Amino acid sequence: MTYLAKPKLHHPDLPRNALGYTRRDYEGAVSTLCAGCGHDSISAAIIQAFFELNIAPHRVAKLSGIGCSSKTPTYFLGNSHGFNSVHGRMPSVLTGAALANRDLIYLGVSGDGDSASIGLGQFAHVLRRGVNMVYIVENNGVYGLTKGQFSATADKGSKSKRGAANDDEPIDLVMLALTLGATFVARGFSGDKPQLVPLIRAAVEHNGAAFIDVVSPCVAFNNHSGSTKSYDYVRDHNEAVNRLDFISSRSEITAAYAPGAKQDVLLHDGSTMRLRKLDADYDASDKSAAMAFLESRRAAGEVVTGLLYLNPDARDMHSMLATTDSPLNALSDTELVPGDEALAKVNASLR
Ligand SMILES: Cc1ncc(C[n+]2csc(CCOP(=O)(O)OP(=O)(O)O)c2C)c(N)n1
Ligand code: SF4
Ligand SMILES: [Mg+2]
Repeated sequence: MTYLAKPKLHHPDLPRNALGYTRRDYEGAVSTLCAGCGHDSISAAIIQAFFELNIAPHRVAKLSGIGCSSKTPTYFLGNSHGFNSVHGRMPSVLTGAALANRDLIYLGVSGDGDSASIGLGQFAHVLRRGVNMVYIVENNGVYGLTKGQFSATADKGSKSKRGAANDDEPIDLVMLALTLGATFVARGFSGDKPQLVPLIRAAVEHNGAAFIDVVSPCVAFNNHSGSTKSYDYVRDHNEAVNRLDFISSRSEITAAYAPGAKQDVLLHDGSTMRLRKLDADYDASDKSAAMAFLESRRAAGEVVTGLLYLNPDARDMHSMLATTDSPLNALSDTELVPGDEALAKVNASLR
């Protein structure tokens, strides 16, 4: 069975957000993934983030490719718009949807096979174009759905479940996203919800291309001791450079931190992102320093997590293309077909 309905009944006293919705209103169908799969924890973090952000589910469009990770949009935001595209092609479908209707909030969900292997070209262009979206890769270092082949993020030298060794260099999607011009770049771990939920919330609020690489162990094929994507490895080698608090424009800033330990970033909607710095040397606004830091920690075998880079002045694709403020489906016939005189003007301007 591919679809399991959840019982509609729930406790009348479940907490409600400012819109009057409970967390149940942000859930989807019952998951059919393997018990313990990291992807299910990411779905739970997405549900929590949208509930806390007070976003009505119908304002969200979730898009994905193919893979266990790309199946997950069925398991959250069941009342949102959704499109399960072709393997590695989610970014171009998302770009088209975002161009046609800028009023929706776009959430792209993908896997390491979907984005770093077959879809690498699409991954590159959607980030460099600054499409206003949250792009999450649920990164387990394998093709989980097709039974455990190495993906392009698999560790060099690691062994598959069947014993074959991987001789190829892995792609680090965070380094790539920084090079490609993503203006919000983070790494999380499916086993660390308190870190992941604020990262997702902040990414939704970011005006531009926001990328989150979430290490998400595949318990069926890549959770062994030789994998840097296993639960044990990430728990033992997770170096969080910062922790994020997210303060909406309506809330008072009350949290107190020691001087030098925090960094406030004001967002375009008036809300504030507060970074609690765990590593005093890490500066999330300095891209080249961030890249050098990430490379040195990777060489030491650490998995660096947190908000790794943020450009608070980012521009998104619509502002770069100077598109109309209205979604295309809200334009009238006269606006869409302005007539012969307007056409003559355009033609004259091109002569
Ligand atoms: C064009 C095409 N090629 C190959 C496949 C087979 N296929 C389906 S999912 C997948 C890999 C998925 O890996 P990943 O994106 O890492 O997702 P995971 O299952 O690990 O979450 C492959 C190769 C396909 N569906 N379509
Ligand atoms: S095969 Fe791996 S990625 Fe797929 S559901 Fe099972 S644990 Fe998750
Ligand atoms: Mg995978």
